Amino acid sequence: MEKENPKNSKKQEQLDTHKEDSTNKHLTTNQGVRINDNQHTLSAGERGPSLLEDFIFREKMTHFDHERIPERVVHPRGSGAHGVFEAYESMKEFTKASFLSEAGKKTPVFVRFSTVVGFRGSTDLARDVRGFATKFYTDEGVYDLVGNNIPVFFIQDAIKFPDLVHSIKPEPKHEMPQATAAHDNFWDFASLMPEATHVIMWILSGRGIPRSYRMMEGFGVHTFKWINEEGKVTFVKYHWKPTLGTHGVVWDEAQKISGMDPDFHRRDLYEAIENGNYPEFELGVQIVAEEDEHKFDFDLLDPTKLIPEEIVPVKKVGKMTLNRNPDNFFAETEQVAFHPGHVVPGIDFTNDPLLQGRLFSYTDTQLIRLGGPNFHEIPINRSVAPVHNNQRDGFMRQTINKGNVNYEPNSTGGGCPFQVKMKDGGFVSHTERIDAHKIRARSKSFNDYFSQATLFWNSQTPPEQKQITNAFLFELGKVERQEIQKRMVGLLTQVDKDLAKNVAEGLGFQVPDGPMKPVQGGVPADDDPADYEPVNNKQAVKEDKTLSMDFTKKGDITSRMIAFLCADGVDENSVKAVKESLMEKSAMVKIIAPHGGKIKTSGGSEIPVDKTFNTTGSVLFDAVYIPSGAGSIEKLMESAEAVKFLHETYKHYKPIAMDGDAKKLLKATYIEHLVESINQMEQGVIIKDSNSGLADDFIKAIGQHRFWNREETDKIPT
Ligand code: HDD
Repeated sequence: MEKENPKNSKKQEQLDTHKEDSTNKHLTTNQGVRINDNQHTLSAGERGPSLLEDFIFREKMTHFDHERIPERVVHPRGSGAHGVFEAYESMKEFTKASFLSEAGKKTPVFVRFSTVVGFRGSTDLARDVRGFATKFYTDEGVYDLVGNNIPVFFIQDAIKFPDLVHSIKPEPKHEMPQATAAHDNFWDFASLMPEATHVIMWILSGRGIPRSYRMMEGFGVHTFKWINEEGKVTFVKYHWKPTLGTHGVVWDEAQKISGMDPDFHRRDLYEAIENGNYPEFELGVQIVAEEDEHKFDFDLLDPTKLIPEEIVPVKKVGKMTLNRNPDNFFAETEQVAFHPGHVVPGIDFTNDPLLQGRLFSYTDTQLIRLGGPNFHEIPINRSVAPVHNNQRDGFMRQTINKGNVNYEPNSTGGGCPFQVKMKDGGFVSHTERIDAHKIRARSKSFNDYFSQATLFWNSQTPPEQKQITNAFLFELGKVERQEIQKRMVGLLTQVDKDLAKNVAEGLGFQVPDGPMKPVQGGVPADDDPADYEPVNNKQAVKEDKTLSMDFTKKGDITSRMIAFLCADGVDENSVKAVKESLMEKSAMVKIIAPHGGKIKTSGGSEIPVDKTFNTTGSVLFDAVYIPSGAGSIEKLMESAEAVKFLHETYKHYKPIAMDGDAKKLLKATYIEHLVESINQMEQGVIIKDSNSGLADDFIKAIGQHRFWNREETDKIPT
């Protein structure tokens, strides 16, 4: 893989000027005064009271007392990375945006991935939408693409956003539960807002519990406008496609990862970048000519709808490589301020009522979160394009504006800074003609709440459908009021009858006839609820394979984590041969053993142990390998932890490989009878000698990610 030099960008130079390096430096106060005692407060005698005049103590304590800033009201938990975006070809035909103007053009970026609901210290593996926000430091100013890993949203109008977020956050009475939608308030809201049904299907699929930030798609969600030099408008929907494919974990795994390593995604991103396995995402767009705006079965302005790739394919326009971790989490990842309204010439907004509301909310939230109007001056937020205007003052102003002129027009400042002449570029809004009444209403073209939820359901493989059904049983099972469960299942009858029936049965009641009229959710009091009756089956496309994660790119095992279960007496060659083959394909191997330090091989050599059964578990790995060695296998057979490791790996559909006699270990498990009769390659359990092609088969199996066709996984205790 050709590696981008992470240091090589204008943004990097700009950030470097703000960096502090304490190596070989004295400790000082913030005023630069050297400190020679950082251990004792100034006091009246050794046993006496502290003195107020101790400015060193006061300064240190005051700064500490003010260290925290308000966490984001949504998306508080996140992880960031620097990188570069490179355009594949000129998109000038559609947009004058300079970062897309020529093949090979590079633009520095900063990305922040996040969960939405959990607080800043919550677990990464919560079932949730993931934020995928990208800041492009273009030569024409900052462009923020503030998207999610799910292409549709919960609500159609931004005025419902505070209600949505209140309902999904912990309940106000006791601030429980944390980082989950599985409680009465959210499902009460969702069951009254039929427009949320589509996004719920996505969240309850594997998309809601990604394997890694590096292995999820990103979407701009709204339809945006691109505008070319001639002023011609084209509609676009943005997609980020990870080159490692889109992968999820299963719910049992997610819950265990949350206990074992709540930083799982953060660690995965950080370590991958440190190890040189730079995450890559291709930027794609679905392009719709302006004149085709109304040719779809849904409204392009409706953020609860996607354009099926079956109708409009995704055109790849560039690639983003994340190649550098932030130096300081707070300064960069916490203080980065995104805003869908940060656009550059060539990009414009549509009238999507959700997007329009977002254009207000983001600056407003930064004012409270970052403490004033100068957050654009924080190094991570600074544009690399020069900034000149007459905005002045405010909390924490950094820029020292010279001269006596802070207004325009002026004569004493030579008219500077002056407006850009049309011929010289600058941002020009699309001159869309609007001829309308001022009203509070939603277009009827937004009323089809269910057919894309059905499209999503129909596009899933049977194991994916089973996961969604189980997720409903978990989420709604946590709901205490049966009327809410029933109302929600009523909505599911509009998506798929079997889904509704299975969920109702699992919850212990009869499936309702159909949805209850949404007499409250989204219906203005003086409006006719009949207008809001859901219209089903309008969507012409009934199935789209790209909506299933099973359709994703497979075969690349770069950075996959492989556990080698070993104990004293392991066969050194059996470890070495497979380890080398895996590492050649850039997978990561960890030796897991019953004790720390080193294990002795049957040949008398020693192998360092990476983790013990006390400090890790199967859920933190993508696959497991059991090397041969009679002594090692005997010890593993006596270890309940080793047996559990194998059970879980099987239950979570992950590849297992065993070298020759290592298969004796199966005798201590519940899976022996299952494994005996299967087709090894088809079900991802490879039992062969390491010198007869085991590694090749294992690599192929890891590249498949999961083996959903395994039987009796429900019966395996873990
Ligand atoms: Fe939002 C943060 C994505 C609708 C109001 N949003 C935020 C972040 C992401 C999104 C990724 C975190 C950015 C970061 O990492 O700092 N939001 C979305 C998407 C939406 C969406 C894809 C629908 C298509 N958001 C949305 C609406 C509103 C907001 C309708 C309000 C009208 N969002 C916010 C916010 C946040 C935010 C309150 C919290 C912190 C921040 O902005 O900087 O303003």
